[in-house]
Amino acid sequence: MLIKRPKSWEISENKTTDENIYLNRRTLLKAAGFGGLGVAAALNWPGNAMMAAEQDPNADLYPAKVNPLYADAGRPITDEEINSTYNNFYEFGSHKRIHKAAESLITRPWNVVLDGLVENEMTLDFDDLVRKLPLEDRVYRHRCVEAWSMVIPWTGFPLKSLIELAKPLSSAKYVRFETFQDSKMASGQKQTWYPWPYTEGLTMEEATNDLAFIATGAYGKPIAKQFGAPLRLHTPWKYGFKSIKSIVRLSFVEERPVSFWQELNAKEYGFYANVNPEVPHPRWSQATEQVLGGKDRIPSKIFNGYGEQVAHMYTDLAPEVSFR
Ligand SMILES: Nc1nc2c(c(=O)[nH]1)N[C@H]1C(S)=C(S)[C@@H](COP(=O)(O)O)O[C@H]1N2
Ligand SMILES: [Mo]
Repeated sequence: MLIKRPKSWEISENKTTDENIYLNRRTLLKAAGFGGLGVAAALNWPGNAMMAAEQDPNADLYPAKVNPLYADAGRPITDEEINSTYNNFYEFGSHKRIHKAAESLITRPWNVVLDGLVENEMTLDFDDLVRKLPLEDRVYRHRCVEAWSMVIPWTGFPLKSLIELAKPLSSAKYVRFETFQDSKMASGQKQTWYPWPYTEGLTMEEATNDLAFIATGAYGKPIAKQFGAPLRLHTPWKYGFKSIKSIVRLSFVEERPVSFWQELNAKEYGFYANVNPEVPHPRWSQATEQVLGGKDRIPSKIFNGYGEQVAHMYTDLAPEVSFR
C-alpha cells in the first residue's frame, strides 16, 4: 500500500468523542423508538449522515441491541467526523479523503450472491437480507496495516449466520469475497493497474469464528457509503485490508483465494495478515499505532488484542505466514 501520511495529525484531542456521550445519545435515540431525526438534530449529530439515514428504508433497524460481549473495546470510540473523513476505499481514489467521491456509490438495488461449494446457491436482495438476520451492535478495534487505528461502533450480524444460509459443503475450505465493479460509479476503478474487483478471502474456520462480522450499520444508523455500504466485513484481529467493503459475492471454494493486495504485492501483504507488533512490514515497523484523533502512538497488540478468541487457529503457522 503506497501511503502518503500527513506530516502531522491535525486532528485535535478535543474532537474525540467520549464513549459515554456516544452511549447517552444512543440511549436517547432508542428511547425515542425511531431514527429520531429531531432528537439527533438536537444533539447536533453530523447533518449529512443523518439525512442519509433518514432516507434509508432500513433506518428503523438502528441502533440495534448491544451484544454485551463486545460492548466496550477498551478505548474510546473514534469520533464519527474523524472516522468518516479518513478512509481507505481505493474504488474511489488511492488516498484517504474519498468520502465525497464515495457519495456516487449506488447502493440500491443491491444483490449479494452466495455460490460455489454450497447446498443453497442464492442471490439475496440486501433489503431482504438485513431483515432476515437479527442485527446487533458491537464495538470493535480496527488496525490498518499502515499503523493507524480506530474504534468503531458497528451494527450488523456475525458472518457465520450469513454463511449458514448457504449451507457450505464439507469440500469448501475458503470463502472468497468480492466487491462491486463499475468504473462509471467508482472512478478509482479506472486506474487499470489495480486488479479490480477488490477481493479477499478467509478460511472457513476464520469465517465462522464469532468475531468475523458483517457491518450494515455504524454509529447507530445505516452504514455510510465511505465505510463500505451497504455491507462490509470486519475481521478485527487482522490488518484492515482484509475487511472488504461493499460486498456483492461470497464464493465457497476449495483453493485459497488470492486477494487484491496479495496480487499487487505478495511479499508485503499475505493471506492471513494477522496483527503482530513483532513482525514488521518490509517497509515499516508494526510495533506501535497512531490512534485516529489521539495524540500519542500506542503499542500494538498481537491479534489486535483478540488473541483469546482467535490465536488457536494459527498455532501451526510460521510467524512470517500468519502475520504478513
Ligand atoms: N473494497 C474495498 N474494501 C476495503 C478497502 C478498499 O480499498 N476497497 N480498503 C481496506 C483497508 S486497507 C482498510 S484499513 C479498511 C478501511 O475501512 P474504513 O475506511 O471504514 O476505516 O477497509 C478495507 N476494505
Ligand atoms: Mo488498511
